[in-house]
Amino acid sequence: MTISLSLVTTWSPAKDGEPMGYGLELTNNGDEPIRDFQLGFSGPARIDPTATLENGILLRRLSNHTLIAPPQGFVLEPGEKWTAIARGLSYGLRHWSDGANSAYVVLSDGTIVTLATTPTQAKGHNSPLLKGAAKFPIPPKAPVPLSIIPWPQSVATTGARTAPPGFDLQPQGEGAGRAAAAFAGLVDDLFPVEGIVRPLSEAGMPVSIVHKPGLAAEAYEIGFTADSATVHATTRQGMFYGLVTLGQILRGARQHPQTFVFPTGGTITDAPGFGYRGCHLDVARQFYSTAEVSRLIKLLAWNKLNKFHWHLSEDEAWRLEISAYPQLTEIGAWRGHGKALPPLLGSGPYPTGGYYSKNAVRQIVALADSLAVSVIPEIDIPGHSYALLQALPELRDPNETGEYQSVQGFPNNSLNPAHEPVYRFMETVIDEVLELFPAGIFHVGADEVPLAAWSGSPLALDMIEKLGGPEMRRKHEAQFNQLGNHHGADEIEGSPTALLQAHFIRRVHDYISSKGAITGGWEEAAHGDAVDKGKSFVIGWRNVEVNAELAERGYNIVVSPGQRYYLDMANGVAWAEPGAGWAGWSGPQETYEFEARAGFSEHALTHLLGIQACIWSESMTDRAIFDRLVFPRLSAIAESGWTLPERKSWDRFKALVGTMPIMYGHWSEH
Ligand code: TNX
Repeated sequence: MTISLSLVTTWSPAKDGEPMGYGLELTNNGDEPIRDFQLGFSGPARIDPTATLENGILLRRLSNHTLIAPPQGFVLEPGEKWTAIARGLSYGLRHWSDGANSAYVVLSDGTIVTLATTPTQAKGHNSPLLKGAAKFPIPPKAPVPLSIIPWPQSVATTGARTAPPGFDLQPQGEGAGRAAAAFAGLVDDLFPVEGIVRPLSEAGMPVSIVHKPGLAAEAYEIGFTADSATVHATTRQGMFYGLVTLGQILRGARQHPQTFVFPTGGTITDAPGFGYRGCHLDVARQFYSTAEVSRLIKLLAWNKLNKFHWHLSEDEAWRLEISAYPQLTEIGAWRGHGKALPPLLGSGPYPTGGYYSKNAVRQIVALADSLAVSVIPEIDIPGHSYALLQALPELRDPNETGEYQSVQGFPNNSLNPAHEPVYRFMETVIDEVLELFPAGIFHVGADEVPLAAWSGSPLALDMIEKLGGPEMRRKHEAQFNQLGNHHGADEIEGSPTALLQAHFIRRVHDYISSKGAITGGWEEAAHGDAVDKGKSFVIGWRNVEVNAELAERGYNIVVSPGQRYYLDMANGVAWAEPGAGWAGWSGPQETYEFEARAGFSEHALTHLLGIQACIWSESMTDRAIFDRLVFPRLSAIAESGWTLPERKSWDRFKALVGTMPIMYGHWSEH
């Protein structure tokens, strides 16, 4: 008997009186009938509580993992097809990467058969699906003769020569030595065959690296002569950035000699517009190996980004080794059929996942430090904690009943602020995390706590009454079992949930402060003024306006609006573009032209720390999607973080950005 099954998924939006439909078509290509089977699938889109299923039975659903069965007694004969259709999804599919991208059948004897899945077909759509980074060919003539991204503060170079084949680095002093070694390692990794650092005997052009007091942190100057260059800076970071600029000029002139030149005289003086130039990576929805994280950090350094915000925990997984709680990674780092965490976001029936050992973290932090990148760990609490609570169920209120759901469809996913053991757990985690990450910042998340969170917890209800009185308690009791009413984020402000959340964040924040560290959070950390503004910063993400509003209120702010800086959002509105759509879409030009400072008063500007790209991973189910979504928008954000608004130019950027390296090397064919 050969079992051979295949799944095709389809999407038809509501149109002309026809309801929306998400179709699942299972074909039996084998030679035996199959009966009493189940079909499991996952991908970014989910069949949520408002949905109904035609011609099928819904067996289980957890976020975007769904297990269904055909109607009772149904037999799938060889050559035949079973079609079930889900309707009434509260959030429809928008892009080809939204649908199921892993699926399997559980046969009546428990055997699991993995199915080949193809991208979801949208009704009426037949243009090629896009993957891989969009190409930005180098034009024969560029608006500027030097290839540098982000563009420096002042470029006053003269002359043009054939690019030297490489540099012979001549550092003076310890800081210069470290900057030179970091640069040599970086170019060796990013551009292994180019020999950018090479000795005089191989025609390396001498480059002196010299300490000069009095320049700003991260600032540098480069002086050119006909056959040498000198980098001056006060800090090791500044020296390193000077070398990166030189490396970029050399690469442009060497790889594209018809367009770019290498100078023979004059100077470049440079310093960043913002001190915080970040990139975030969600390693929970999809796991990225140490090698991948390391490469991303190298790309950040090449873009002069200086903060790596590492999103280490989520509903879908916990990714950091914590010595006191091995269950976190034993249970929380792996998803699979029948496990504490089901297959999600395309992770398939067999266990997949991973976590970072403490050794791996130390290695990554050291690499980042050498490249002038500091690493900010995030443990996302009190919401987004489903994986952690699956690993440590004793952290739940033992008398909690009922169910609430997060916006991503996770049941009862939030650490309970009224349950004392939760604080002991958090203190242990904070201790271990701060020991690993020398930047002295602990990001607590604080985003998207569901409105109905803890409404079935007697401990939580008592605490609400204590903090807000009996009316608040009644209000929260009314949320009991409100599955559809999951709104979190800013929409919970003023609610009993926000009261508890603020209490929790305040206690955790006080502990972090007592260790001398700064607390980071998403914008919701500001609910109820839970954090001391002098010892924290928040990241505005839900819209553009919130950033200036929070800064006006005195919060230190990092700007990362979903609408422009979330790199999981699609590059365009078309079905053919992969990515998410809750915040719309943003092409490279829209992302480039966004200005973080717009709408800030003089006072608010004093609280604007900088900007951040966020790589959320729900839709990064394939590395070619990653490349399409992240590049070149990462460089667009990097330039906006460094280059002052009046010196930004999309025409220049688009002519130069084709010289920048990408993560995996997938380029779009269309
Ligand atoms: C909202 S941004 C979230 C994340 C999702 C992201 C997808 C934030 C603080 N919460 O959990 O991954 O949207 O774009």
